[in-house]
Amino acid sequence: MRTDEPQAIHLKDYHAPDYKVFEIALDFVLDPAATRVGARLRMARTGAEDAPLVLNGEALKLVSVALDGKLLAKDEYSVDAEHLTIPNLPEKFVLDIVTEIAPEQNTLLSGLYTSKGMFCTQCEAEGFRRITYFLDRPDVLAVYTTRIEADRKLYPVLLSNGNLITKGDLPGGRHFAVWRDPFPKPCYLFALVAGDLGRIEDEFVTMSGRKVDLKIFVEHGNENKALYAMDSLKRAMKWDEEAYGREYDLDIFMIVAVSAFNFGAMENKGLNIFNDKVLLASPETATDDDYGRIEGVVAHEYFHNWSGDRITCRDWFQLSLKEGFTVFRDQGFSADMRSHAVKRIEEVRALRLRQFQEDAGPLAHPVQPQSYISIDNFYTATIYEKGAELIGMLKTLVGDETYRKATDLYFARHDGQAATVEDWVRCFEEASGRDLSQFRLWYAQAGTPVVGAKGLYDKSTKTYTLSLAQTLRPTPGQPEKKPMHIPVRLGFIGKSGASLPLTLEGENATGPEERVLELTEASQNFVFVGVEEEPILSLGRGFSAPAVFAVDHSPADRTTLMAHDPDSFNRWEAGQTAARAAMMAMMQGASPDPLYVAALGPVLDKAMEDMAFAANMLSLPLESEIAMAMPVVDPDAIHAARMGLVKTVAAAHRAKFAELYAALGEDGPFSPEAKAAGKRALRNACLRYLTAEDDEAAATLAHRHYLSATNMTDMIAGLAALTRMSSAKKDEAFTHFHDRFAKDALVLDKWMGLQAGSPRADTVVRVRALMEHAAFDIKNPNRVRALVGAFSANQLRFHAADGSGYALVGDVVRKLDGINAQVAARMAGAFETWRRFDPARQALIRAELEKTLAISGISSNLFEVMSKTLA
Ligand code: B3K
Ligand code: ZN
Repeated sequence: MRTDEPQAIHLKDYHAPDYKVFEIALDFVLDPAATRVGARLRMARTGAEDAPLVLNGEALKLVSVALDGKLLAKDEYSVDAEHLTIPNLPEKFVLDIVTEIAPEQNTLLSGLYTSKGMFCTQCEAEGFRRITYFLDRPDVLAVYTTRIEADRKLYPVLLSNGNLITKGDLPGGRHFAVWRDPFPKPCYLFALVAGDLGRIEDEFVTMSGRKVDLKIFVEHGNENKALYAMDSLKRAMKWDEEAYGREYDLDIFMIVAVSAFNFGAMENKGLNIFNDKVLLASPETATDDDYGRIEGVVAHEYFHNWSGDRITCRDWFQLSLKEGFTVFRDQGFSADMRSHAVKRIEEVRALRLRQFQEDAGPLAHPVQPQSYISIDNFYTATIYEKGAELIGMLKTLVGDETYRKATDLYFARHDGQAATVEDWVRCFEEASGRDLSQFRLWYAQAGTPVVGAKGLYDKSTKTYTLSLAQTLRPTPGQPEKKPMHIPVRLGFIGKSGASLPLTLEGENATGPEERVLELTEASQNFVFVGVEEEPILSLGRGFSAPAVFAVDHSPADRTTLMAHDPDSFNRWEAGQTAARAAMMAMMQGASPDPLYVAALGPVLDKAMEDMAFAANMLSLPLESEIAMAMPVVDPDAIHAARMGLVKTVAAAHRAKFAELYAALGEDGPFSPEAKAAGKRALRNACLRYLTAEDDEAAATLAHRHYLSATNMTDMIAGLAALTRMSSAKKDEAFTHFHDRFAKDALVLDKWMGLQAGSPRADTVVRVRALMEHAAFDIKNPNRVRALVGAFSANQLRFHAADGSGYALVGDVVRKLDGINAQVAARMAGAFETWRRFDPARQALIRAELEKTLAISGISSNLFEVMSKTLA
């Protein structure tokens, strides 16, 4: 184990920088093996006179430093592995620093690196220090001018942030370009791209009538696959004007797709860089989920121009300021483009799967963390998705109009600044006149509150007393919690399914059919009057807070809600709760709940009315979702119960599934739009049930579905059904798919992922074999996530009792740490739920964790995840 344990950085230690950078002029002479970077920094001292200038730097070769034009001697500065320190500086000065870097050696994909022969950068959070020495912190904002020089043939396209100032040819087959970004920005938003790229172009006229050139750069041959991203971009630009009054500010907006990228995409000012997985789409290669994700991520990165770039974060503890808000903005956009009901279900599903899991485990942290070892580890579901939920709650509490006032105020007041979460909340307080002190606890306390509800109906007085109580379990470092400010949206349903009015005691008019209660105490009573019959409680409508809403419904109440709740989210929720309860009971030996199975009948009868919603009603909770409800997770029992319920539902409604399946066949040309996608989703949900058995009839249907598919969504649905089967048709289809898409890495990722997700016993062996496949490359994060990430999400096989799954992921994590520590740490997150398993599995996982912590030279990223997981 390493002796020099990485040190944590604490929010309480924040202090403003001692120096300011007004301008930085960068000069890149590109070469994959040795790139020369000149940086001219115009600076001023803002702190104490004797404060030395401490610049960050990592993996840099320092060539020279000059102060106000005069080269510094070796004894006038000091350099260590992470800093360049210069003492005795005047009040204002110009520094010239020359460094050399090796982009082709940069497997961490942070800083300047090469991907398929092109140069690209990733600087958030702390990658700029791998390009040159700098004050690599988000509260240092400067104006950037970037000169790029490179071979003209190999790198005809030279891009950076802002506007193109000049370009030209140079002797020796070289050329150059100079870009200038007039908006002061932190260095994490710096970007550079150089390569031989194809492009598509379009334009957008902003609300004030300015024309903006839009360009998307991709590998030659992929131009058509960028059209959907371009269309999404234009819709996002328009939406941000309408929904938030935000207009784009530069004359040009560019996006570049790259193959090797650590996550989805990056909002560099005027030059977004995208993982090609969330940019490229065609009907033959992308699923409906891919289209939805591309639309959402394009919008997300574009929206960052205001929530992130023009207003950035003071320090990384404020990360959710830009990420939570921007997620909330992209969710609003996608909901408007598609279906609010379905989008909300998808959001909550993802939140529970990832964020609730995080909140319940050893890596739990508040939306505003107090400390970190590696900030890369804090780009989490808590910062992003829970952060977005907090904004949704603020909107619920202050109302739509005041919400817009608050965001207008925030954009006006903090434009050009590096702001804090506190600045944000204050805008809401001022716009609404409300005291949000207690609401701030949502940013400070980790963990998922449980809101318990008990209702007492008094027939004689027609009153209904609702007792709400909140509890929040301790999380690491937070043994005691205070009650939170929780908006609880609710309604009452009568036995016939009709909504009842909610009139609170003391009100003299009949109340509305839905209201939002504010739970602020550990427990509170709300008395409703004039309640004509005992109501069924519909609590937490629209998922009004990132909490567990625990209501003790009878199975009959649940089916009433499934059929009649006017809140579509709670209709879905009632079905999920019923299905989960049914499977839990099956694990105790019960047979499948006939009420639940029967309740799907009306869902099928009405399925054509809203196909995407019906598809969601028909999809059972995932195995890992069921696991969250169990004190000790039993992956085999969960799998068996889920399969059992699928088969029962399939048998009970076979005729209806077959009828719908036949009626929903593809007609007309492909459209990625919500309606067409909903139709495919419903048809594929039917296929899931029609192929419930592992027999030749099911295999034949799945195979036919696959072969007759005219788009990737349907192909994948056919293949997914086959992965569960023993029929020879499975291998036949997988081979066919492989050969058809042998040249398309993104599609082969799907092929790998499906095999890694198979419940069959040989999955672990197959995954090990696939790691040797020519298409697999441990240096490309997409390949690693597609195969190993998908495998660790396969609860049944990752948690195989013999430990073979743990060993596989452990081996990959240890190997990857020396290549790409960020991705290694991310993959290691697979172990975060380990204490919820039985002692034998825990022992096997512990061994993997200890073995990993013992590797020599472990990265601080992996050290942080492993040591916290083990703690
Ligand atoms: N801001 C980037 C994420 C950077 C992750 C750095 N480890 C993408 C986004 O959230 O839009
Ligand atoms: Zn973001």
